[in-house]
Amino acid sequence: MFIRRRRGWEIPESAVTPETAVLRRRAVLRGTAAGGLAGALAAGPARAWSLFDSTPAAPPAQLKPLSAPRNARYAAGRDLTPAEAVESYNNFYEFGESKSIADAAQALKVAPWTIELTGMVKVKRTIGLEDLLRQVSLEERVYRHRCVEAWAMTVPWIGFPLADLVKLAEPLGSATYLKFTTQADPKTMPGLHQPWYPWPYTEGLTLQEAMNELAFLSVGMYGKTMPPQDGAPIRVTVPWKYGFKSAKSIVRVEFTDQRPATFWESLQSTEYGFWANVNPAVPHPRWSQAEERLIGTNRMVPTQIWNGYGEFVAAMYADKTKERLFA
Ligand SMILES: Nc1nc2c(c(=O)[nH]1)N[C@H]1C(S)=C(S)[C@@H](COP(=O)(O)O)O[C@H]1N2
Ligand SMILES: [Mo]
Repeated sequence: MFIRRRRGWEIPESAVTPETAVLRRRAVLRGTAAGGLAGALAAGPARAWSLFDSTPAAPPAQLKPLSAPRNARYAAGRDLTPAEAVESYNNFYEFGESKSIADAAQALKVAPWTIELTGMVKVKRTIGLEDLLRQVSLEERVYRHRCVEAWAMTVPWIGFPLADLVKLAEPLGSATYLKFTTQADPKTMPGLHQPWYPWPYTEGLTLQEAMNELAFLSVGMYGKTMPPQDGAPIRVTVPWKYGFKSAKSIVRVEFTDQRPATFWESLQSTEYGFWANVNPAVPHPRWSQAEERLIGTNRMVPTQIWNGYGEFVAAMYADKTKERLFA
């Protein structure tokens, strides 16, 4: 995500290291640190690389097979993105600002995992992920995903309707919004040491949006449990909104009657608002949203309003004519 860093949380230019400079510095380190190099090279290039990373790469997470019947109601109308692309091109700022955070994300500790259900609910409680999964039935849904940065993918997610979690949580009649919070572990997430970001990552939906049939919680994809870099063990998936609305690795769901201040909105509300519904006709202040690049093939295709899900979601916004619905 590109942000214009403003006064107040502005950071020195030296702290924003462009990827090329990082790579160059690593190359220099490799050349001079002769001592540890022989052993590192013997262990293979990945090992040598990780020796000089600030986060030591953890061994790759062991994904388990996970299958569920595909729900045919949601045809994506385009080819699936190859799993390799989805698993190697990510946004997960807790692990870094680049798209190449998959190695670092293997350090995410996904078990045991609990989710706090709190705020305006009948009984506040913390539920274990396994306990939660025993109370829902999993299905596969192929959804289009559109990042606000104008890249896109098509993914066979495995999960269950967000509405099922809402029902389990038993919100009070006064609750009108959900606020999601992502895990924030400074020991395994190097991004948390970048203090200009408003950690932890939070996102929000109206209760009505959360109850919409498309709103989904994903626990796997491509027939396996969720890779850490894609938001293991459980992430929000709201396909009609820009990707940043789909918070990864969630540990808390709060029911509230206040519109939650969210991560990207707090950073730059003019560019990343609360609603963030996909619309090709409303450009981002710094780029067009008319088209999207499909990762894996790099083919450009037109972007669709509501990311093509208008038949399911447009009616929710009919009365919200004064809101900035598409940014
Ligand atoms: N916790 C957290 N959730 C997040 C993000 C993030 O940086 N941190 N990035 C968001 C953005 S901008 C996008 S496009 C998607 C990317 O999901 P993917 O890496 O599985 O493609 O995750 C979203 N959820
Ligand atoms: Mo995104």
